Amino acid sequence: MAKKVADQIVEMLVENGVKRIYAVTGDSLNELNDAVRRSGKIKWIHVRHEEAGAYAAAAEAELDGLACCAGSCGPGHVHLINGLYDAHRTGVPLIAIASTINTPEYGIDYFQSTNTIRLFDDCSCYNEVASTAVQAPRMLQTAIQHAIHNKGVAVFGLPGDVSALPAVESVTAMHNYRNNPVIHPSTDELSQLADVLNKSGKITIFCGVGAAEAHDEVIHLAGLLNAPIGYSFRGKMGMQYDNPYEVGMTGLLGLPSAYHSMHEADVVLLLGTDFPYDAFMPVKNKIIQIDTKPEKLGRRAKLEMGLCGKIDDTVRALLPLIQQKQDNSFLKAQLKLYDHVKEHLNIYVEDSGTVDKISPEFVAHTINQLAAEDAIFTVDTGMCCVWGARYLHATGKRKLLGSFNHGSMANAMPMAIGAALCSPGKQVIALCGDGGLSMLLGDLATIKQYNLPIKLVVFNNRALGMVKLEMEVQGLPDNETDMVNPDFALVAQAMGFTGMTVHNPGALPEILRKAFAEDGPVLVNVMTNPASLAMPPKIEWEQVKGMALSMGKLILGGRMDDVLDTVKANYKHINDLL
Ligand SMILES: Cc1ncc(C[n+]2csc(CCOP(=O)(O)OP(=O)(O)O)c2C)c(N)n1
Repeated sequence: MAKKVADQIVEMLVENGVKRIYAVTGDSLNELNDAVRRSGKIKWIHVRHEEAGAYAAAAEAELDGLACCAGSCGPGHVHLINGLYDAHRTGVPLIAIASTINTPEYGIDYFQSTNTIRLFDDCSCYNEVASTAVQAPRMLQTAIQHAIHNKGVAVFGLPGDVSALPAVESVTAMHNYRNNPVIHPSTDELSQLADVLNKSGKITIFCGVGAAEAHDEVIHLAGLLNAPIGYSFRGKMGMQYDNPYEVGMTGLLGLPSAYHSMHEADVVLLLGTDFPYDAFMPVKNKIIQIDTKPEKLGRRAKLEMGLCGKIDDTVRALLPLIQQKQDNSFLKAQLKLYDHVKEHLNIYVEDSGTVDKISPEFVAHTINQLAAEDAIFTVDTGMCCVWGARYLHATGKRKLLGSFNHGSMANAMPMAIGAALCSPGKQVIALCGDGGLSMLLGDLATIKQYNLPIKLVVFNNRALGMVKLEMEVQGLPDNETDMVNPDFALVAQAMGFTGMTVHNPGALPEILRKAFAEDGPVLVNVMTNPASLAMPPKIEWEQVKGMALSMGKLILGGRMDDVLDTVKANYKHINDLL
């Protein structure tokens, strides 16, 4: 049989190390599906919703370096959108094949038509449609090159009729080039940087995910500068372990220790971070930012210096220019505060809760204790992010995936699908919100279909907890944030795998131990306390007022029990507020 464009596409994906395509097949995608079947070198993963496919591919791209998902014309494209936004904003290399209606039907409002150029414009770094067989391999090569090097989503539009045409060998490259150049600031810039650091007293280093590859170099630098190290959520797994200088995370989900270290320093050194919350960024001290993407410099804070470089290359080149500081009083004070903060976090673990009001902090802490040293965690947007940020610890081998830049719900379960498929043998644990899991519930069937040994832990607080908290600090009584949930353990059983419910905090460790030891998928439905809140590291007076106002409105509305529950579950936070 003559080679078709679809076969050529599959060959190119295989050559680039793509191992699977996450998709729901149909109409314009059928030629590609058939080429995958005939190839035998790549797998078609039949998800139940394209959004789940895009999330799964995003997780695979983050863990493996390149991944692929696909959507059939029209609604198949639209379903991909949220996951593609997430992948693009996270900066992971992802090929999205958008098969379109046949070319003769373009521009006449045909059944299932979408204009893919317009639709995917805002969530891609490359976005084209191949309308001839000659264009197809050239465009796919360019799409992959963009995805890898611009770190983002490349949309390859492929009309159904074009995928069935006889393939044409390209006169240009059919394969891709992966580069790893050394990038650091110029000699002059490095010596200016060293000068500022050598002359300054109190220095705090703040790391994002861009510093993950530079763990040892950054620790070495912190040792010379006697500098505490804070990190963002995405920076945590790369920087928390084997780190005698760490003071935790800052930001909405973070801890007061990192916030203080940054605000009390003379100089803050931002390494590989695009941390977006300027409310948590100090304004009175000197800020120096280093990033591989110079377009990111200065967009989150006023800078003393903005430098372009990879963090490992830059710090390696900087180290010989840095003198050992003698005074470590600033570092010691910040580490002491961090110790105090850690003790505070423990209060919520020791108080494990009561029947059907299990403390979510205790759940996250127990997961952390029982999980493998090289586990892959996924966390749903919502309170699971808070518990994950505070209670899951880095080991240097663990990974943590979430919708950290796009902030979309429902990511944890499908990301776990991608993680499990591309990391066989690794323990994959998803921390799911009950709202998040409900959103893409159908893809539990995908977990069963491929028998993926994912452990899903549902923080079942019967509420959109994060939003309930938002409303309360805004001074609004929470409204329509409650959820009447199905029995998630029974849902898992109906899907064909083990599901268990935990009502009693005392039973949690044993049930989790059992679940983690099982070979196949398991869902553990934990009835957590809906009143458990989490306060940000910096609390505004407005938020204190908001909380009081909200409680007042609940009392007036006859919801005294809700008020008492909130007070009981959060006595320590509330004590801090007052
Ligand atoms: C797709 C989407 N819709 C709405 C939101 C706004 N939002 C952020 S967190 C949240 C609540 C999440 O609830 P749940 O999954 O039950 O987790 P919890 O916060 O209760 O732990 C909502 C509605 C969002 N981030 N993404």
